[in-house]
Amino acid sequence: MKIVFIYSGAESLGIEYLSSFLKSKGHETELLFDPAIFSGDQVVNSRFLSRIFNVDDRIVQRALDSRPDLIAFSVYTGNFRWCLSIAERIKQRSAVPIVFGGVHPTAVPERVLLHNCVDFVIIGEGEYALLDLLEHLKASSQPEQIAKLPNLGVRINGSACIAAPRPYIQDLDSLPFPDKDLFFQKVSSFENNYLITTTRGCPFDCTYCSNNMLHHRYDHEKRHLRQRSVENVIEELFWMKKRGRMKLVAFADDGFAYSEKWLGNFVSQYKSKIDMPFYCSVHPSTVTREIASLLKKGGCRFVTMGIESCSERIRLNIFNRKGSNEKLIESMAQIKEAGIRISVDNIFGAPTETQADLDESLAFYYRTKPDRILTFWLTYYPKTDIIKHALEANVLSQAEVDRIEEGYVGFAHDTGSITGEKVKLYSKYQLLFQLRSLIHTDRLYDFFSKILLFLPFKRFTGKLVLSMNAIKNRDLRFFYLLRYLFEKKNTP
Ligand code: B12
Ligand code: SF4
Repeated sequence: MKIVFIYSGAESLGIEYLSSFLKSKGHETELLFDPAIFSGDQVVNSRFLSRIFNVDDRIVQRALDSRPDLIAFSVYTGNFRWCLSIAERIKQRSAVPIVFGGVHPTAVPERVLLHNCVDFVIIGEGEYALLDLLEHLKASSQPEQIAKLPNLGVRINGSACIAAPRPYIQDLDSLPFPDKDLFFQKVSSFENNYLITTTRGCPFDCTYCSNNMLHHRYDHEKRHLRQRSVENVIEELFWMKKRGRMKLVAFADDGFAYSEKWLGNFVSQYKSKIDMPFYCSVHPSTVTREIASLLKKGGCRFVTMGIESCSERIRLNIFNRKGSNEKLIESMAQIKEAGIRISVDNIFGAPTETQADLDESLAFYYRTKPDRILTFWLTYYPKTDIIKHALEANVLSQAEVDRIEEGYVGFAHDTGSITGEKVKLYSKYQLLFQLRSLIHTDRLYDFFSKILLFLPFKRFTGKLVLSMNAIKNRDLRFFYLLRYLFEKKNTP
């Protein structure tokens, strides 16, 4: 059977894993990819430019020309509307079955199946479920039979029937390596910055994160975190290193260094067989002096750390993010002492957040001086617990929650949950946080912050400082995609 995946904006490890798994079972796969660099979640969001560089017509045409047996979309909440629009256009011209999988259908499968262009949804881990679906399509099974397959959802007489997910895949080493060429053939420079995961799942349960939704969905599971063996990870990297284009390894795990024992073993093999700079995410509460020095020894250039808010009231009570401010300071100091750069994430717009909370964060960053502060507007993802907080605090209405589930996420200020005045306030803090990560000398920072706050157009100046930070940190993803967009022969 032939399956065509459709995706946009970034490399997807999920699709790469599904593709290699299906290929190992004798199926054929193809990818249609929209770089989407001027829309959605990229650095430059411009309706005008995204209309000019729109490749939707080509995606629809190529999907039809490929004559697949199944078309598969990997769907997160922010691309749901785009996936629907492409799927609808394909359905108008062909009866080819369409399946939606990924984090959004996992959260709200019934709602996704309200759209007639979607024939099937798959919730949770997709490898075995997608294989089952293909085999049943090959055998022309009835929807009633398909409805019984674990993880699968289908419409029967107009109603959605969703089966519970099968247990998690425990032995991650049993999976074939991700089908990297699927994306590298499109955007060859993705290979320079090699995306890899060593785990699946996260042991924490922050209220704004899709892992929180997954934990509800997989409530029968005792252990969400699973880890590949060091040997298996090294084998994948070694195979890639031999191809000669890999320059940097990007560990995309929710948290990379949970265990000192695993990391110690990993670092000694990594140093001797791979020896490439890498970056990863760490949870502040898992950092120890030993972990920090092992990371450095292995070649870690920088770590990303979710701080999200330096107000403990917000972080612990609203975000359910573990770790006191004291622990954060200690972990950041340990990482810095080891000689690794730190990029921290900060979320604006938590329900009940006040200016005092923002001032607390500013003071914290003033003191701790992370190398980069990435600021995000809180986005409410379907079926996450933060939505309950927002409903209780009257910052979201049920109608807005319904719109979010339909994929109209935008950023918080687009959903109407943040008023004009608050947007202004957040823009000011965004500017200050960005500036702090650009200028570490206190006196210079004090000087420039006064000037920038005096100038009008804070959102514009904020973007400018943001871009300077991106250049300082050599953020290349945007340029990779830009280059691909102009290689018209490959797009999509
Ligand atoms: C690595 C990562 C990235 C990387 C790579 C992107 C990618 N698509 O893989 C980068 C940094 C580029 C990235 C960017 C973004 N990300 Co991101 N990312 C992740 C992260 C940490 C891991 C994803 C991963 O690789 N997992 C490993 C693979 C194997 O698992 P998987 O992708 O879930 O796929 C499995 C199943 O979901 C399923 N499946 C997936 N697709 C399909 C399709 C079909 C047909 C089927 C049957 C099954 C199926 O089967 C797969 C194999 O078992 C997740 C958090 C998480 N733990 O999931 C967030 C996450 C996916 N990202 C998220 C977001 C919001 C984004 C951005 C929009 C952020 C932004 N504002 O720019 C962009 C979107 C870019 C894009 N176009 O993809 C959110 C999505 C939330 C939501 N409900 O929509 C998540 C869940 C984090 C969160 N906040 O909760 N991200
Ligand atoms: S630690 Fe990170 S990945 Fe894990 S639940 Fe919290 S936000 Fe999500």
